[in-house]
Amino acid sequence: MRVLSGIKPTGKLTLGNYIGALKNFAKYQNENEVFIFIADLHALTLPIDPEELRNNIKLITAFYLAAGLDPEKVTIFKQSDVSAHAELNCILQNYLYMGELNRMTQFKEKSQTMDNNAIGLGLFTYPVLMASDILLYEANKVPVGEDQVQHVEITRDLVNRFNNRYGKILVMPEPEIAKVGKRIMSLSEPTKKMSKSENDKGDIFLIDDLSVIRKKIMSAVTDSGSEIKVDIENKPGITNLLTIYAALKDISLEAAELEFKDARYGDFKKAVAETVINIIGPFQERARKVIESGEVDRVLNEGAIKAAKVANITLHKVQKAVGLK
Ligand code: ATP
Ligand code: LTN
Repeated sequence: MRVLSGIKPTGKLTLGNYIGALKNFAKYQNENEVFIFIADLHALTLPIDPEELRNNIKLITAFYLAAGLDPEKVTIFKQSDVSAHAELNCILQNYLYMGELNRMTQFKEKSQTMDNNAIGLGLFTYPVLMASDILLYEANKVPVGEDQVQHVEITRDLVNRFNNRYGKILVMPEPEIAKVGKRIMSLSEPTKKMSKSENDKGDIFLIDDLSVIRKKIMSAVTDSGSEIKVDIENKPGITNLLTIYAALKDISLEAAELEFKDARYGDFKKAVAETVINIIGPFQERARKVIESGEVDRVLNEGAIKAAKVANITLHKVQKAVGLK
């Protein structure tokens, strides 16, 4: 099986990114052919400072390695280093339509507060580039958080449309969503997704000091009542903390619920905070070491060469199918 995923280097990565995406990547690496990349071209779809972008790219690469990805087994690369992404994007943009792109939740959410004259085309055509990312590597599985599933679904529509017209050229991908933690919520507003570009006090950033992480969890919004149970409607805060705990311990939500059946909110929060800190602390330490070692550039350079070999084969197939070659 081929597995592919990526993260956009915008803003500071959150615990949501860790649980919904990062933490799941390494488990594929022993039995599959895995491609994990940094979606730097996608980062340009909203205004970003160049120096910040450069730093984010480095940091995410370090996070990939700190999360256990082994560059001997996994191809780790930067999207813009492999020009086939832009080339395939240019072809595939003709097979997705304005109406369907207009219905994408991410586009609606990101553009709704923007002035119409300031919405870049790239934000609108984001799913075309994402489809190109996935299809170039003939990925069968695409592990993502819940918010990205719609983009994988539109990629599937594109595959059907393209293959109906040209024959069996593109490989059908499938989204893979974490059983627990596909959508981690803000600690201060548990009905909102924890998101790296929103920056509020309810987001736990992977580079936060451990003392800050503890403070954020201890002051997480809960609800009146004293029961610790899963109830998204009436107890979104408690449900979110249970989800974080279960995801990090790799247990089911039911098992987490059972563990805290008779606990008080304060003790429960303390246990969640310790769990997060015991995982994120060593993770930060490993990332720091990677950055100091200068390994990042080497990994990305070697990754780009390996990725380009695979990507160019698919690009060539598509060029031939449509009549460019
Ligand atoms: P932005 O706020 O810049 O849109 P984001 O925090 O949503 O960023 P992405 O770069 O869009 O992050 O996502 C990277 C990966 O992390 C994707 O697979 C996404 O589904 C996953 N992810 C992001 N936020 C969460 C969350 N709160 N819970 C679970 N998974 C998440
Ligand atoms: N849109 C994703 C990043 C991304 C991606 C991909 C994920 C770009 N291309 C291909 C999986 C497969 C995000 O992190 N928001």
